Amino acid sequence: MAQGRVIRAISGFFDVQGDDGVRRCRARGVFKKNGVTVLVGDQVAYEPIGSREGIITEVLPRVNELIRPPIANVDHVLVVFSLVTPDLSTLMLDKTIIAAMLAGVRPSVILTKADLAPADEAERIRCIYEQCGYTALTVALKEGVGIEEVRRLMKGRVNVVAGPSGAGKSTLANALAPNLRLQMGEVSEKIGRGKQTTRHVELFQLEQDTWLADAPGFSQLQLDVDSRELRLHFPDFQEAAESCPYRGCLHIDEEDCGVKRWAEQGNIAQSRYDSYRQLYFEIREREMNEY
Ligand SMILES: Nc1nc2c(ncn2[C@@H]2O[C@H](COP(=O)(O)OP(=O)(O)OP(=O)(O)O)[C@@H](O)[C@H]2O)c(=O)[nH]1
Ligand SMILES: [Mg+2]
Ligand SMILES: [Zn+2]
Repeated sequence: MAQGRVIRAISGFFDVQGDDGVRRCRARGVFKKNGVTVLVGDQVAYEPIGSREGIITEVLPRVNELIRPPIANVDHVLVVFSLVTPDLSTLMLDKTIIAAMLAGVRPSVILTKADLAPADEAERIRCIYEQCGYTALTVALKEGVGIEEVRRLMKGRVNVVAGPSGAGKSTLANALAPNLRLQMGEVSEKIGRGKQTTRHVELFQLEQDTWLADAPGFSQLQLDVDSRELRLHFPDFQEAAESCPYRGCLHIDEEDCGVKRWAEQGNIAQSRYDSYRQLYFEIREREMNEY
C-alpha cells in the first residue's frame, strides 16, 4: 500500500503527494459513514489507480490538528498579523498563539507591514512576544526585509500560516517561493479588512523537509480551554504569579494579585493582561451557558 501526504483538498477530491508524484484521490466511501475526515496535512494510505489517480484507504493517526486553519501534522505555526492595514488586534493575535499552543504546535509571531508602521511601535510590540518566549519578527514583505529570517525559522519543518485576511500570509509565501504565484488581495480602505483572497489550505514543499501551507484568513476563533487554566497559557505571567497570594489565583478580582500589579507597573504588557481578562470572561460565559 502506498503512502503520502494530503497537500490540497478540492470539493471532494484530495491531492496526495506520494513517492511517484501527486495523485488526485477520492476518499473511500466508508469514511463518511464512520465520521472519518481527511485534512490537508494528513498522512494517508492509498491505492493507486492508473498513473495520476487513487483512492485513500486509511488516514494514519494524526500528531496534531488545528481547527483554524484546518490542517493536520504541522510542526510550526507562523502567526502572521499586520501592524497596520488591517490594524493589529492584539486580542486576536494572543488568541491565535494560544490556539496553536493548545494544539501542541509551536507558534512564532510574524508582524508584517513594518514599512507602514512607526519603527519604535513595531519594535515595542515585537518585544512583548519575545519576552513571552516566542520568536517574533517584524517584516516588510514588499521590500524583502525579514524574509531570510523567516526562511531560517521554517527550515526542516511543516509550517502553516495563521492570521486575519489581508495580513500578508500569501505575500509571505510568495516572497519565500516566488514560483508559487499565489493570489494576493488588496485591503479594503472602507472597512479596513482583507478580502478573503485565499480560499483553501494548500501545502507546498519548499525544500526536502520544509513545507509551508498557505491558508485563508480568519477573524473568529474559539479557545478550547477551561477558564481556570487559561492563565497557564500566558508564559509572561508566570514569574509575577509567584507573588500572588495563593496558588490558583485567577488574576481577575483577587486582592494583592502579583500579575495585576506587574501589569499596572508595566512589567507585563497592558495589552496582554487585557487579552487575558477578555478571554477569561469570554470562556467563562461559554461555560455558564453549557451548564
Ligand atoms: N506595505 C506592505 N504591504 C504588504 C506587506 N505584506 C503584505 N502586504 C499587502 O497586503 C495585502 C494583502 O496581502 P495578502 O498576502 O493577500 O494577505 P493574506 O493574509 O494572504 O489575506 P487572505 O488570503 O485574504 O487571508 C496585499 O495588498 C499585499 O501587497 C508588507 O509587509 N508591507
Ligand atoms: Mg492569502
Ligand atoms: Zn494573581
